[in-house]
Parts: sequence; structure tokens; C-alpha cells
Amino acid sequence: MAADYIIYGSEHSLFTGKVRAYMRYKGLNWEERTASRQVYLDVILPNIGAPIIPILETAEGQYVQDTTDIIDFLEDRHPDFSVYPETPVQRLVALLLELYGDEWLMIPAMHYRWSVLDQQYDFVMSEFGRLSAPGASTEEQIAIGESISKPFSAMVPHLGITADTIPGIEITYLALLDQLEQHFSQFDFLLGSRPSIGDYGLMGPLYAHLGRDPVPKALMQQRAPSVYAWVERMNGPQPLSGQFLEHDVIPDTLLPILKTMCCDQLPDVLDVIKHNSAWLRETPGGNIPRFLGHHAFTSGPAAGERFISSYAQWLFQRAWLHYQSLNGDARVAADTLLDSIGGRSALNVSISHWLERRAGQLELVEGQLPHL
Ligand SMILES: N[C@@H](CCC(=O)N[C@@H](CS)C(=O)NCC(=O)O)C(=O)O
Repeated sequence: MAADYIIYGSEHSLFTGKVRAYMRYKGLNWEERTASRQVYLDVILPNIGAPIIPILETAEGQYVQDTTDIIDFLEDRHPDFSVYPETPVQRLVALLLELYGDEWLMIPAMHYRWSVLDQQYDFVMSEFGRLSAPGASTEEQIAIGESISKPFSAMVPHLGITADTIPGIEITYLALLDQLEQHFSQFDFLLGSRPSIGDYGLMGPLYAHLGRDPVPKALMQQRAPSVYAWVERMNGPQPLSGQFLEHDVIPDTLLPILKTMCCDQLPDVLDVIKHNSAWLRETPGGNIPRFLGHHAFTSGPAAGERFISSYAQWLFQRAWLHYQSLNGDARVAADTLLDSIGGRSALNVSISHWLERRAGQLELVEGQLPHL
């Protein structure tokens, strides 16, 4: 039977790992195709307008880019066993952790791929080479990988990964591994026996880089075996099974992770929002560049500069909109959680310029704040 869906991506791509795990959980009739150079030329560039993976192709010939949009597109079509909790606080936590995985855990992911490259050189380079030239010899793939991986390795300093910040990035990542180990030794997924959108957000960095590249994979297996077991569970799930915890409970084991997120990432996102708004005031109706210069950031004890990623606002808006739509007891419950993790003021920020994605481009544009 021909597949209903095709995902074009690659095994070593962070965001392909996120969507692959989702496709498997939903039990869809789909196949994955390697995004070779030919696929970039024939499929991705003509239909998406930019060289980015993963992308979804439907049997009807629709194309969707961005893992969040892909998941939402498929959730609409296949609503059973939704990965979005219906209860207010769990949904908020799931959305926050998607943002954390997608945009912030890219820092340790990229660090443990590129800063320890000398210890995993042939593996990483041949992975890139295999993507472009699946039929070539390993030596040829390494040579091709050296060339096509340059834009990715060039991102490292812009993500704030430098000699000064690396010790702090490692301390923060090891703490995260220990906290996740506590959690996954008790729960199959973040919010119970069913994976949520938060699990998929974490899966991107924790699989393709941190759970697969040789150096960080060995670290995870040795220091946090339950986290590694979660990675394997995410990759080999029982489709359409499991439940979120009853009574909208957030396990205590998630609180330290959420606190770190609120302390490290949310100030960064709030500053991104300011920069996006300032840019739009200067350039009404424009396409916001994906990167708007650099700003200061902290990650645990690490302090440095990283790029201002305009896209972070779009992902944050999802959690913000959900929180802002809550009333009565649901709002009180969300506020209680946010107070305990230090996130209440961030979720109450006012957003003067609402952002939207537009098909055929990666740059965000100003949109209309949905009705609350
Ligand atoms: N936010 C996007 C990001 C996709 C992404 O960054 N993909 C990487 C590979 S994992 C890529 O192709 N990057 C090229 C680029 O960003 O221009 C998503 O959720 O799909």
C-alpha cells in the first residue's frame, strides 16, 4: 500500500528525530526518505522555498514544513490519542517543554556534537556525507560531509558555545540528565504513560545528537540509563497507547527542569520578543530575519552571547496563548504551577506584535493576535 505520508529527513537531524517519533506513536501509514541532495533539489526547494528538513508530503501532494506545524497538521487529521493534554496545567507544561527542547536544548546538543568532534569525527562527517550521497563509499561520504556540514558547525559560536561557556553548558546538561533520570525512572513519559508534545520537543536534541552521536550517547547511557531507555521508548512506542496522569498532576520530578527553563530560557525569549517588536516598528509588514544579531544569555553558570532567534517567539506564543485563555480554577492552577517554577511574569508579558508563519518562507511576519 502506498504511504499516506512521506517524511523527508535524516537520522542525524535533530528535528527529524522529533517528528519520526511522533509518526511512529500515531501508527500512521508513512515512510521516511533520506533528504539527499537530489531530494533537496527536486522536492524541498521547489515546495518549501528553503533548504530545511524535515518536511512532510501527503498523498494528496501537500507539503508541510516545521515539526510543530507537521504535528498540528497531523493531529487535526488523526485526533485519537492526541499528544496535547486536554487539562490546563499539563497542556501548559507540555507546550513549555516543547519550546525548551526545540530552541534551548539545541545548545548542549550542538556542543556535544561539535566541541568533541575530534572524538567522533568519522561518524559525524560520514552521517552528513551519507545524507547527500547515500551510495558513496565511507571515505567519500566523510569528504562530502566535511563540506556540507560547514553551515551547521558554523552555528556553534552563535549558539553561545565558546571556550568560556562550555564548562557551564556541561554542568547544566549533566544536571538536566540527572533530573530526567529521576523522572524517567518513575514515569514512561513526561506526563504519564502517553507521550506529549513536550516529549517530542525534548526528543529532538536528546536523540539525534545527545542520544546517538558516540560521545554524548555513551555519556547518557552511563549516567542516565532511564533517559536512554526513554529515547528508545520514544523511537519504538506502542502506537496509540497510554494516558496522561489523572487530575492534571505535574510530577514533582519535572519541577527542577521547568525552573531551569524559566530561569535560563524565558529571559532570552522575552528579549527576542522585544527585538522582534522593535524590528517590526521600524519595518512594518516586513519579513523578520531569522536572526536579529546577538544578545546576552545565561545557561546555569555559563554566561555569554548568542544569536537572537526570532522564531523563539512563535513557539513561545503557543504556551502564552494557552495560558492567557485560561479562566477561573484553571488559571489559578496554572498560576500556582508558574509561581513554583518562576514563570508567572513571563507568561503575563504583553505581546505587542503577534507573529505568524507564512507558507514558502522561514521568516516570520506580523499577524493578528487570535481572539482570546
Ligand atoms: N523549527 C524547525 C527547524 C528545522 C531545522 O532547523 N532543521 C535543520 C536540520 S535538523 C535544518 O535543516 N536547518 C537548516 C536551516 O535552518 O536553514 C522545525 O521544527 O522543523
